[in-house]
Amino acid sequence: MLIVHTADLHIGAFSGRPLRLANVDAFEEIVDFVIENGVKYFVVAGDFFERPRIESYELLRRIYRVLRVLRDNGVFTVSVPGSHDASVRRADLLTLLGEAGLVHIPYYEEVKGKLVLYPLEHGDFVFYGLPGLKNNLEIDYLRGHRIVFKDIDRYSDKKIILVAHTSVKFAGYDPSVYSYRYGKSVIADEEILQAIPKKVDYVALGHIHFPTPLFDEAELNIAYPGSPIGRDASDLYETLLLRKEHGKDRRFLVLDLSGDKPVARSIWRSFNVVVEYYKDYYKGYESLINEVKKIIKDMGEGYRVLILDIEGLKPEDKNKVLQTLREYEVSYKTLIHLRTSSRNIVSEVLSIDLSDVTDIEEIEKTAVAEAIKKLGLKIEPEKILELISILGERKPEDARKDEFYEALFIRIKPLLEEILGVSEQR
Ligand SMILES: [Mn+2]
Repeated sequence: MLIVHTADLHIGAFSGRPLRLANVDAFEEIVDFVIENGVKYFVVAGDFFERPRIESYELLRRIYRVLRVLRDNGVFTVSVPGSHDASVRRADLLTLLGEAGLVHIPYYEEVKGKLVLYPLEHGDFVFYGLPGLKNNLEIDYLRGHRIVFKDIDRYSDKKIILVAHTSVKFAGYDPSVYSYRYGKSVIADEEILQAIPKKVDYVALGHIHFPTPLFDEAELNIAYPGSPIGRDASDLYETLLLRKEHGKDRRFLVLDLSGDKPVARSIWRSFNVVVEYYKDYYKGYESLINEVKKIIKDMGEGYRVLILDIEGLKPEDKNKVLQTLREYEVSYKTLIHLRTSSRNIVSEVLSIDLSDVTDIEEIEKTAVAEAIKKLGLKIEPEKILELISILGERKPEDARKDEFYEALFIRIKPLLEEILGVSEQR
C-alpha cells in the first residue's frame, strides 16, 4: 500500500527563463520513480500548475504524455486545485485533465456555508480533497468546523487520505521557523486539525514549499513534501538553505500505509538544480560583472541559479547592471536573481508599510489602495488591479501577435481613460 506524495509542482513557472523546463523535468523524474518502483498511487497536493491555464504546447504535450504513461501503468493519480491553478468556474487545465480521466480530483462543493467533501474510492483507499481557496478561505472552513466529510462513517476497512492544499502548523512544526517569509503568510494553528476526523489515516499536504518536517524516515500522519523546484527566487534560495544549513535537499515522499501508522520516507533529489549565492558590497559595475562571470564558470551542469545579494548598489548603475545580468542569463543559461539591500529603490512617496498584511492578494490590494491615496488619484483600486491583471496576460501560442495586442488595447483603453480622467471629454 504505497503512495508517492508530492505537491506544488508549479509546472509553467519560470516561463521565458532558463528554468522553464525544470518543473516539468522534476515531474517526470518523480513519475519515473513511481513506475520503476511499482507504486500504484500518485498524489499531487495542489499547485500542480503555476496558473489555471498553461499556454505552452511543449509543456502541455509533456504533461499529457506523462499522465497517460501513469494511467497505462495502472497508477491512480489524485490531485486537488491549489491556490495557483484553481479557477472558480473550473475553467482550468486541472479540470480538463480530470474530465479526460488522467487525474482524479475528489469532488467538493459549498452547501449552505459548509464545504462538503465527497469521497473518491479506489482499491484500498478513499481520498478526500480540500482545495486551496481564494484568501485562504479553506482555513476558515476548518476553523469553523464547517467541513463535511461525506459518508466517512461508511468506511471501516479502507485507508482514508485527505489531500489538502493549505498552510497549517502541526506537531510543533512551524514552517516559519525554517523560513522567515512564511511568518508573513497565513498559517493556521494546530487546533484547526481537530476539524479533521480521527478516521483520516494520512493528510497529504501542499502549499508550503519548504519540506516540513525534515526527516529521512518517520512515522507520521501529516506532512508537507515541499515543492520539488519551487516557483520563484525565494524558493531557489531555500533550496540552498536546505543543502547548506540542513544537509538535506528537495524531496518527494513515499508512504507505506500497510501498518497501523503510516511510515513516510523522504526521497531526496537535487532535481538537477544548482544554486549559488554571492553576497558582497557593491564595488562598481566592472567588479560585479567580472565576479558574476567567474562564479558561473565554476558552476556545474544543470539548471543553474545564481542569487546575488549586493548591498549598496548605486541607483544610477542599477539599470546597466540589470541589463547585463539579463544578457548573461540568456547567454550562460543561468537564472540570475539580483537582490539589492539598498533602501532607496522605491521612492519615499510610494513606500508603504505592509507589515500587518498577511496574504499576497491582500498585499496587492493594500499596496494599490495606498498608492492611489498617495498619488492623489481618483479611481477605484479594483480598476488598477484589473489593469494590472490585463497587462499580465500572456499571448496564447496560437494567437496572432497583432490581433492579441489589439484586443488587449481595446480592453485597456477605457480603463486608462478612467484612471487618467480623460474620458467623455468630447
Ligand atoms: Mn504552491
